[in-house]
Amino acid sequence: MKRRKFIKNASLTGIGLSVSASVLACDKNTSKTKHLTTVSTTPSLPLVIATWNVPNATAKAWHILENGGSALDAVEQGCMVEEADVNNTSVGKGGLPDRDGHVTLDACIMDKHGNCGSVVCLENITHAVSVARNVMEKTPHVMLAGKGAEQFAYEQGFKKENLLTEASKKAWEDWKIKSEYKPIINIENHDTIGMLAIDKNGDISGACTTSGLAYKMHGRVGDSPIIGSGLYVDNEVGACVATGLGEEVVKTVGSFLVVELMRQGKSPQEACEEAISRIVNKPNSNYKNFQVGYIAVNKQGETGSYAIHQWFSMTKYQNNNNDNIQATFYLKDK
Ligand code: SD4
Repeated sequence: MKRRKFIKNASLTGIGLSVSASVLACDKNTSKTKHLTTVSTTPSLPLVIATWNVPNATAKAWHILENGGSALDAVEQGCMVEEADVNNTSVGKGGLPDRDGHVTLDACIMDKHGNCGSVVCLENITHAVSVARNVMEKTPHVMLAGKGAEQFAYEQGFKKENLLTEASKKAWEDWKIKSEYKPIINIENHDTIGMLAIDKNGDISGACTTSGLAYKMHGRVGDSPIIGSGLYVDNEVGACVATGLGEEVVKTVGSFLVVELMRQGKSPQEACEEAISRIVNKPNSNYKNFQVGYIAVNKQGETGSYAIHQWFSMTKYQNNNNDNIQATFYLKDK
């Protein structure tokens, strides 16, 4: 049974506090009995977080983690759930096309060793995140694009599929009547999926997969497959993944920034907030017209999420709870 709750964001939400107050102990030196209060704030592992409300994806990842699987397998297979879901029009099969009617996918993955793989502008293959993993594991490269990525996928045994569903085709045809290109804030409940996991060994991996912005120019690539922008993992520090208007994330190398801020001592929540402030505080930033959201986790398992606008959320599976957590947001804090 899936359990979905709606929780106000707090960076330590879901942490399994093991508190044993007033433990009696005998001090050998003084022979006095002391009351010791031991408070462990170590969050319980494993855990997985993902952008937006994607309980089926986090449940899949959790199942792998709970059975001792790796964070890498968890994030790949978690993302695959959304890629296969034709009702998610921002990811994989059923994704909304570019303005010429092509569904083009961007995805990347990064493991505990800092290895990474990515595909950009990939067509006709549902599981872009798995092709990215193959790029990471089976090629000397980090990124493959377009036809080259597609050819590589077929060589690895991926099958050719038409990703443009009737529903997405109809939406595109309706859009063409006005052909007005304008990214819409929080356009749908599901969106680009970015997923970060820590497995039972305490190792971190992350992945990100998207069909990008609907009705983008043919060939446009966003932040999601760009290591450091859409996703960054440093197994010593933590990880971050982004969603929203990719151009703005790329300009600030957002996910790498969040991880570096955590390295300098910021909590995941503080780091996400700082990365958003870099975007909104640019001279002439028109941030009121676009959304960017970050989620992050540190090595200790603390998590954070923050966005420019309301209604960004994070799904978090930890301690057998699969929760949807509303992110705090910049425009409220103003
Ligand atoms: C992109 N960041 O292609 C992706 C799209 C996205 O919420 O995340 N939408 O720019």
